[in-house]
Amino acid sequence: MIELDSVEHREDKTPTDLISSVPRIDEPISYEEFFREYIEGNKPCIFNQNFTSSWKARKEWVTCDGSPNVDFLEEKFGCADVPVADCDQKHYDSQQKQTLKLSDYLKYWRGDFSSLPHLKDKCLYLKDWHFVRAFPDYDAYRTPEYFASDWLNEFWEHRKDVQDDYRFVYIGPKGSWTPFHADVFRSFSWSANICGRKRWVFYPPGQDQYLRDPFGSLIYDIDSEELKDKTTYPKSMEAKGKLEVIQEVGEIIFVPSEWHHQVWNLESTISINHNWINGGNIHIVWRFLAESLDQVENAILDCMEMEDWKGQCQLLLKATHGMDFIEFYLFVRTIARRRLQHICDCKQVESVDGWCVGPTHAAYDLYQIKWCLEQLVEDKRYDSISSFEEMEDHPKHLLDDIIKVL
Ligand SMILES: O=C(O)CCC(=O)C(=O)O
Ligand SMILES: [Fe+2]
Repeated sequence: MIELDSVEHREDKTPTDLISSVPRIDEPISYEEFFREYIEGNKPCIFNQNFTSSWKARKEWVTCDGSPNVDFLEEKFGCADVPVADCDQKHYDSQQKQTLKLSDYLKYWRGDFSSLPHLKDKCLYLKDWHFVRAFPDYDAYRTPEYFASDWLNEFWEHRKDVQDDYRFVYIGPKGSWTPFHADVFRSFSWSANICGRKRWVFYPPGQDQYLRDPFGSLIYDIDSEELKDKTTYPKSMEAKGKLEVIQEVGEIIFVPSEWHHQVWNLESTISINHNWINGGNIHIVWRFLAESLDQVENAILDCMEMEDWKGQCQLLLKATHGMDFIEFYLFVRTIARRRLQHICDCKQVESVDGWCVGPTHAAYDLYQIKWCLEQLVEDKRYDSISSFEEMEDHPKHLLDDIIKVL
């Protein structure tokens, strides 16, 4: 059961204070304490290896010398298609990706290039592999309780028309890395090292403005000399609050919303990573979506006279951001309806991985969704999106139902 002791709804959360290091959590703390301190405080932290010691992945995916158990992975999962990034090939603000069979990636890993000569001398990082979706019965791990209020994965588990999720496995050799970024939709992430170690560099929300070039593009590699170039990054010295931490084997790092970060594998590393959204960051996700729509509108302002310009803006928002206003609504509606079922019909509601939502948590979730729906229906773009009014269970209807219950 994931449950909070009291419902406390804060609309205008104060900006994150600067902190000097990433706290380490060595002993179990209460769900309530984690939620208030780190989720609502939006601050990073690291849980020690005890929090993952019972996971099957930590036993079966690693050999006695602590390196990835390539033979096991090959035998069990070798047939899977996996996305693989080339760490030396920049592709826009990310790395060039290709799809390989896991068995071929593991050949590369072993240094067997007989059938794959083009992969020789490359630094290839297997990332964003939807492992749970590919092997739902394997049970490699269970999401820790602290991360169980996960609306994003709950939504995708209950969505029937399209399949997706935000649960990933990463496998990378020493030296593989992920460029500087903030996570999709400005979600939280958590990331657990099954074997190996990672170096993380973080900047708090808002500091990215000093780490962009005159066109607004984010620095790709925070360690590069380019950042010292005053003409391209004139304000880089003004960025404050940089944090650096090494995540050891078995440890889980909590990555807060809107924090930009870069990650390096210091050794051969396997990690499990989820992106997640809940009542603690949904206001950030909404604000980011609304601001992204402002940007899209500004970018195509000169075509404003075209037919259905506002509809085109939503299409572009979905293409660039992964979500439009309708999709955002479908997401929060799924969660809200499930919380209402729990409170009104006493129905047990599972969030993810068998964790159930308690009544106070359900009320808290509804408060946060109520705030978002109010923002949505008051947004100047709301009336132009005809599909809202055509829906049977439209935002104003849902808002009324929530208000009746709270
Ligand atoms: O481990 C990595 O390479 C990247 C992980 C990451 O960016 C995240 O968990 O948010
Ligand atoms: Fe990330």
